[in-house]
Amino acid sequence: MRTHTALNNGDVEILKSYQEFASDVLSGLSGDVKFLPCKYIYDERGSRLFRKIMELPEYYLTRSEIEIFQMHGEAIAGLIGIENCSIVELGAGDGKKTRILLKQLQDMALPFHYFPVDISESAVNRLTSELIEQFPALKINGIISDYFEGLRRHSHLNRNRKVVLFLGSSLGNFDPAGLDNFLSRLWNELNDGDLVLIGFDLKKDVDLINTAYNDSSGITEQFNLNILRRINDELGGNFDPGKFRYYGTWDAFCSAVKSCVLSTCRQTVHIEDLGRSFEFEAWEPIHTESSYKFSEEDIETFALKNGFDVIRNFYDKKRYFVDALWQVRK
Ligand code: AVJ
Repeated sequence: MRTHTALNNGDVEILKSYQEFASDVLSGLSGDVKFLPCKYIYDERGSRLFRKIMELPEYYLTRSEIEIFQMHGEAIAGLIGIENCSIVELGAGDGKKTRILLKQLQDMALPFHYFPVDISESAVNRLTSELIEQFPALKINGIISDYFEGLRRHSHLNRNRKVVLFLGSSLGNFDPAGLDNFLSRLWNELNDGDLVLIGFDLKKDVDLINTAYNDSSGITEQFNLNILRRINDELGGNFDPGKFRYYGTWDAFCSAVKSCVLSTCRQTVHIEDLGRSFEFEAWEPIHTESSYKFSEEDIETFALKNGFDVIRNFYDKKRYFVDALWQVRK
């Protein structure tokens, strides 16, 4: 008896229960301090804007991590290339950086299965079909879901050794308590000896950081405002994006860039699907994202207290960024 439908190579699965957009918007706009979870920025338009961010001269993160994979790709592939392993990438996006690793792994001629997980439907579909073209021998199944649903779905699909990729400083969106919580849940989903490769953006000159989140072409502003446009499109909101502006700046006490959209005037916004209106004071913020930056000590502490051994850290030449390879210890 088949317990679930077998997947063919290149099939993409959609796990829709992650969709709690309406209730998250309602609770986020109802409190004293308004906030919207950053994962909702990434619809089709938001994903496109993020791809533009990765090309910005000011946004050093992507280039630093690409340099790491170009310099250390062979060494990384040598450590993560376990025969028949499942490589699960959480928040795969357009796979810009992963392609370099996949190429290295394919050159080693070890069989493995790649599962890119992302909440952006268009990103997963695009990545899956592009990779099948680029690597005809690759075993790949995309999963449209949030991080944990994707990981859990994957554990049900097979019990192979796992390598979890978490690139591009996506984990920087968690505050320290959230990161501990995330890592301990991750540890629970994995088996002894499984590997995780995590990209962390390191603390550096605050001017460089501020510039990366305040690009001269205003793409980062559009990226943050996209969450209001998405509420208009999907929930019948009447936000006027012209009456909001982006503000993102380094908070030295938290070690994070705190991003928000500010209401530039006193206004009321109605959201049809919620059957509610929301009042905004002039210059009231809606928190949209935090991008934490880490010291090497912070990173090691996160690993050890959540049950991971540090295998090796890989840096770019300027030491702006690190990809940390950890192993689950049970
Ligand atoms: C995708 C979460 C790593 O925080 O640097 C880029 C998103 N926000 N510019 C980051 C982002 C503004 C990015 N992450």
